[in-house]
Amino acid sequence: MKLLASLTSPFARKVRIVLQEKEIDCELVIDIPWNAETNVPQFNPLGKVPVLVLDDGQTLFDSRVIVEYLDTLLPSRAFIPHQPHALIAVKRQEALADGIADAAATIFIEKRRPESLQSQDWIQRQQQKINLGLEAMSVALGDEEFFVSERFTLADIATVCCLGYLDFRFAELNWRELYPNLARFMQRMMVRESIGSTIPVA
Ligand SMILES: N[C@@H](CCC(=O)N[C@@H](CS)C(=O)NCC(=O)O)C(=O)O
Repeated sequence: MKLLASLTSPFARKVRIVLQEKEIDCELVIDIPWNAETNVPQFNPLGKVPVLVLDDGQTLFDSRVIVEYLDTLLPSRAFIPHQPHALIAVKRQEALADGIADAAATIFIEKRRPESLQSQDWIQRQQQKINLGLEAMSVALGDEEFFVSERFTLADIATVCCLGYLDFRFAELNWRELYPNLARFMQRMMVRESIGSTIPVA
């Protein structure tokens, strides 16, 4: 099995954390989809990472499909609950975290265009998703240790990847001051080897 990923992608990080947590052997192939020499479109017609290439050559994308597949491999250490209410709560939190990360990545890409081509309306629209999304995230966590079912799940993994991406690309956002409960959550999560070892790097 091999994983095509960039070390900055919050979506690929979700997969890398699940692989480590489950101790699944998988070759990591660094491929930046924005580079001219990328091979990603050969494996994913959408040209995005992460992509998981199975031993029989089958390819899986996107990150939500990949983590769902990986979770079936070692059911004794599952990060997606089976109980329907908890399952949907985890998926909802993952969608929120991924959505914020997606809006942040969209702003980052827009700001790389020549200034005269950048749309401030578009940037503001994405910024609002981040602002409202973080607020919703903070409310969802409240004073709990974990997002769902009082245990470490994919909801926590996705949230870490989202907040870690904001730290990486938008350090000026200062979400920790606005949402101290999310700051405490992140601090608790950082002690996990799978999380500490996958912090985005340029
Ligand atoms: N929904 C997808 C999003 C993946 C995604 O947007 N990946 C970015 C890297 S962070 C990418 O490969 N972008 C290249 C492109 O959009 O062409 C997932 O969860 O895997």
